[in-house]
Amino acid sequence: MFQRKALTLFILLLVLVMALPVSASERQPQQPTLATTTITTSPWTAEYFDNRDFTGTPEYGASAPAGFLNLDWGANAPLPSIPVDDWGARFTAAMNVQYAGNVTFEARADDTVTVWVDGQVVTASAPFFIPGAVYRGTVYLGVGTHTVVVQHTDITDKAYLNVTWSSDVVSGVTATVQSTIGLNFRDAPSLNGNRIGILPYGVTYPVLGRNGDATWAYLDANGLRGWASTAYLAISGNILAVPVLDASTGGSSAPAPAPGTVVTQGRAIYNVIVRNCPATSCARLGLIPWQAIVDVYGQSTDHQWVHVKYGTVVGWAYKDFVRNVGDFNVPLPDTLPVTQ
Ligand SMILES: [Ca+2]
Ligand SMILES: [Ca+2]
Repeated sequence: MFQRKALTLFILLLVLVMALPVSASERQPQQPTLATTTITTSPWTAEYFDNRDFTGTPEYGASAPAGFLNLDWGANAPLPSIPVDDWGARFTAAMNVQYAGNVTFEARADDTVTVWVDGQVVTASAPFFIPGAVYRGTVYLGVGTHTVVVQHTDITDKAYLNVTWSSDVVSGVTATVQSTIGLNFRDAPSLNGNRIGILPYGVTYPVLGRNGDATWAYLDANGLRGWASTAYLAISGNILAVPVLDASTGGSSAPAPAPGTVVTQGRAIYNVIVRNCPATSCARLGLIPWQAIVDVYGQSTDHQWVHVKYGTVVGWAYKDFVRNVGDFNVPLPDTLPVTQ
């Protein structure tokens, strides 16, 4: 009797457990939502001219909606006061760029079109209609507001205008420098890459690409493009979603940040592992032999790790294992600068 009751209870429990929804941790991870629109515009101001030289006082027409320009007048005049042929139109908008990058404009028109950004011609059509022609031009746009002007003319017959753009920064993935002493910015995703600059602490840059195992990120630093180690970057968004621009893999040998100032020296009291960040989970870069002397740059925020250089290796060693050079009973001072 007791056994039957126990069996019934067990089956009941089993059914209950099976009916429970799958917990969040067991579900497939959801793909992060990526920002694909990094450029927005104001509505377009429309000015129409009764000539193709853009002379005289323009007639203001209804503004065109924000975003891509897509207008088709057929064989009609754009306004009652403008002739059906031999007229010009000028459209002006403020373009807001969220992430700096190369922006490629594409223009199609019957009959002609010219696109300016901040007063510079980006692309211009032939001075007459070529069916199917697409005119492209690329301009580097920094973060902020830019002025876009599009001039269009109709010589005869039908008229249309289409202007679109795309940025090579579309993923919305960004990287913020975590190394307080700056981060080496290189021309290749490797320690062997030439250093082209040092990225300052706390600054956020768009990620345009990555290497094979995402140990290096290709960044745009206000127009200068290069590679930085992701070991010292806080990534916002899914870095695996950005294009692989270099198939190499960094493996565990992530580089150290640019060395700062040597503030003191220390002596290893054991054979001490050097890691690429201040935690036991971080990749091993090398080993300081027992009694070897190292240069010290600073310590981790929790004061548990010391930022050292031994030979050519720069990384993090457990602080209690690196002591005063002259007296191994004396720990390194608690007042070392915090370098990560
Ligand atoms: Ca016409
Ligand atoms: Ca035409």
